[in-house]
Amino acid sequence: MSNSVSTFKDFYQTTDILGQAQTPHLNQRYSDIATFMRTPLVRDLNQVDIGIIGIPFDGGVTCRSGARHGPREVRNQSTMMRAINVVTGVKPFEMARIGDLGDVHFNDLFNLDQAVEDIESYFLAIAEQRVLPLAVGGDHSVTWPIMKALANVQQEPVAVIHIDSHTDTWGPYKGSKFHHGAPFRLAAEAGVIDPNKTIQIGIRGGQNFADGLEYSRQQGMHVITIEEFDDLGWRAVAEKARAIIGDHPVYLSFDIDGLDPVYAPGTGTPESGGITMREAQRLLREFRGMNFIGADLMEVAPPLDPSGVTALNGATLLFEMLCLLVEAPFLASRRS
Ligand SMILES: [Mn+2]
Repeated sequence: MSNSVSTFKDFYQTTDILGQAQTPHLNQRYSDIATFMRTPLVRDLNQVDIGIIGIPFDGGVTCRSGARHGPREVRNQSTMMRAINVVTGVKPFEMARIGDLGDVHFNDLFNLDQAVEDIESYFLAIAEQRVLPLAVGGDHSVTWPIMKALANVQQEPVAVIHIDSHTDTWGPYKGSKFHHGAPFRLAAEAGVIDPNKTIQIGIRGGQNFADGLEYSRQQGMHVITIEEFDDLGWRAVAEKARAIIGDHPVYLSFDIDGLDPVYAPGTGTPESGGITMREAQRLLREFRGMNFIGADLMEVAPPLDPSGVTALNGATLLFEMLCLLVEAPFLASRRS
């Protein structure tokens, strides 16, 4: 497959009803349909290298719901993103064919087990075509079937960089082991992720803080509490992640509640005293060149976000993650 810049220009360019060529990233950011990052809406996996996918599902929340509305509002705010990362110089839309794949659809919406299966099937189809997924939730329970699908295709447990205020490794809640506080426990139990190559950053909250924390540490996960993050700083924490993971295939999962509620009030389970937006951006940029096989942004809940700042910051983090995916060795290997 060709990766020339002119091919990518053709990919992004559309025509209006008068036949006039339109380049979405050169048009006014408030015009047209709000797809993720103003990318084309694509249904054919053969047409894309990176697919951005919405998962409008919050059936796994233990507290305040609303994350099912996340994908649409992140799409809206993501139209504010530019075609270049002015800090790193990365121009994602000149490096890959990036498309909005729409949303995961559900066959039996109120059946939690079936919803998990629907998400897994969707991401299995994406991973089998070696398309890099960038997912937008939805509550954090959906990360479990995503990781399951990716590890299945990868045929080995994946490494994880997990930024969150909670470990999400808790046991059953109200009789159910499927909830948004458990995706990394389910993944560890199933051998989908490698706990020794998993780092959890920003941890500070939870109804039963010790439960998840103990489980994570018993499994060998590297937990960086917010106090440790504060003491070490973003650069040292990123170095630690690199030392632990190396060039192993790695999945990046960002729960918006890892940010301080000043930056992300619109989320189901906010925890005060968190990561600043600037720390989050600098932390993510330190992961350049790592072997990412996918990433997600979870838990943006627009009904709890009257100013829209959570969705804006979520879209901004999504753009930083997209800039990591376009530089991932996985993408280069896919072309060879
Ligand atoms: Mn979480």
